[in-house]
Amino acid sequence: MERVIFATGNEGKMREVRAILAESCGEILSMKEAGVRIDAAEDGVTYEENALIKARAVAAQMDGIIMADDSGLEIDFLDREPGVYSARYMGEDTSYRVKNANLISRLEGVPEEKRTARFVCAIAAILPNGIEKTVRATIEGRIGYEEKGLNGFGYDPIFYVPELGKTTAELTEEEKNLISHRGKALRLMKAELEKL
Ligand code: ITT
Repeated sequence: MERVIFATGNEGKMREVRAILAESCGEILSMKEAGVRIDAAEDGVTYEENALIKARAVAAQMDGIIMADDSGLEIDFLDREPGVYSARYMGEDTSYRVKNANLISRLEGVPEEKRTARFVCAIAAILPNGIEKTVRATIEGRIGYEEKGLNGFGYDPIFYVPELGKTTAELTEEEKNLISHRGKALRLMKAELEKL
């Protein structure tokens, strides 16, 4: 793949994207590095719609392959909240310390087997010829009883992966990228683009 401009302002995401796409892309630029600013309202009702909204806003200003990620945390006991509103949950400027503590308190007394949750990631790509593609991937887990781990970003400290006995914030970036929603979705997208 030639140069990819990745339509995100989230530095945690961008760090993971760079590592995951490193060996398959010539150059990976964040919007900031490409000198693009977008102010697109993420008003889609699905992750795919929101990923396309972000990618299209950048594609309107730049040539090349444009990609975007829309992701979120779905907690089954809370009817899949915060879902597509994950970044906006309790307000964009509220710290993840506060958001994570709030979600844990909303699950007070909820037993292990009912604490199921997943991270979802949709990746959108727009090619120079205008073709648009989206893919989606998930990772299943449980909401922990306390925050654990210092790696990752966002809701990672409360997202426990039972098979590993750790939260995604306790994994190294390499370990997380191997199993995460984002790692899987980006590898799926790479395979889709190779077919074209
Ligand atoms: P961009 O739209 O600029 O990419 P954003 O942070 O607003 O950045 P989203 O709208 O896709 O991105 O919101 C996704 C939110 O879901 C993100 O802010 C985190 O709170 C959460 N999230 C997604 N993937 C995550 C991960 O791997 N680890 C922890 N939290 C994650």
